[in-house]
Amino acid sequence: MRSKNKSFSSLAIHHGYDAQAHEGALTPPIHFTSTFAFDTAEAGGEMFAGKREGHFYSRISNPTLDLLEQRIAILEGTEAGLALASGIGAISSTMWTLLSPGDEIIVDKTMYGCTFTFLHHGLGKFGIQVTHVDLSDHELLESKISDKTKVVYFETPANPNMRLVDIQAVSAIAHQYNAIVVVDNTYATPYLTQPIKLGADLVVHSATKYLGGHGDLVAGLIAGPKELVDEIRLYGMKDMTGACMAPFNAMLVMRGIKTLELRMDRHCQSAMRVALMLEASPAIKTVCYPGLESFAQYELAKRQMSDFGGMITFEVKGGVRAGIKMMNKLDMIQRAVSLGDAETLIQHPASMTHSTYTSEERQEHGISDGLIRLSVGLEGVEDILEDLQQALNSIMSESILEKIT
Ligand code: 7XF
Repeated sequence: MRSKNKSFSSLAIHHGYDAQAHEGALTPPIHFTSTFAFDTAEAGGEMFAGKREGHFYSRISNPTLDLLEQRIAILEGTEAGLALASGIGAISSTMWTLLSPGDEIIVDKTMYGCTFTFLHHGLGKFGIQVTHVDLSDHELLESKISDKTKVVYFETPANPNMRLVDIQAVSAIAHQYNAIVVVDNTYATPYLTQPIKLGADLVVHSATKYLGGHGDLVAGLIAGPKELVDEIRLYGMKDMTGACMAPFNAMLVMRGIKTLELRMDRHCQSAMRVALMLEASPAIKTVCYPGLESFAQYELAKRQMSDFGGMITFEVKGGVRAGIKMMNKLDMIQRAVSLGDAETLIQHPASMTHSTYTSEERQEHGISDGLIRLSVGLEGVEDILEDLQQALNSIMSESILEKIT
């Protein structure tokens, strides 16, 4: 298929694959192989020396992964992709490639708990200075950034509190100091935001989430300019982490990506309904959803995202105790970490995904103890609304009962 001017879904379904080159197989074959036989010993030597193209060992490249890598690259609007074992595999392989002792990395205030641990404690242990800056404050960034800063890293929307970062503005500041801008695009996916088109240099993903989309795998992806991605492949991934993706998982992620547009449209529509319902509920203290007019960065959300995604956070009146009670009253909605699945998932960041922060760090980084995170799934939206409503009703009636007795 000629990929020029094709739509998002057409690229997600067809890009890079010619069935006629594979005996007409509609879906790409999975190359279940760890190693590749060389035609001659000299050919093998030339591949190792980088003088001849081709696959020689699946920790470095594999044709099934190669196809997925081409697809994430085109969907992110960039040159090259890299498939890895997990989102953390993607982030750590990137950082081990870009940073050396004595360098500084500036990271946003809020991010997924294990990313925080890797950056804050992992990199710190190896002599890299990790500076947390509220990247919504551009003046603050300008005052902190220097020639020592090699990387600027953030999530937008951020896990778990939904804060957005203006990719264009932050990239412009970072590039004045030749810092490489890395965006974790897990929440938005390239269907809603393409960070590289807005000026970022690299995108990382937990493909475990919306890209895989079915809660059946753990995977990571990187996209960016070929030179940079090759460096991460041949150093960060090959030598430093070894975090390569298994070919079977690559096939599952490609299958997920084929329906990304359809699924994201449904996630967005349902999440908007749920956010409005929560906002109107007397049991709710706060709701954060980029599509709500009450969202602090609503204008940026409209400018930077083509729709508002499937993630919502909220706090119920009555704090942590009431929130946990409410979670336990749910019937269809599953209490589980992870996100972007067909199932609606609910979790409590302070005791689960973000328990890697100390409680003081959570306070400082804008993750309140009462926060509850909802990943709105693909079930019938009326059923999602009804389940939430009955759980909220029951904590409201119990708190009234508590007051009477
Ligand atoms: O290594 P993973 O595939 O689990 O990806 C790590 C990761 C990277 N970036 C973002 C924005 C993420 O949300 C994640 C994983 N987050 C899950 C969650 O927040 O529920 C992990 C469950 S503990």
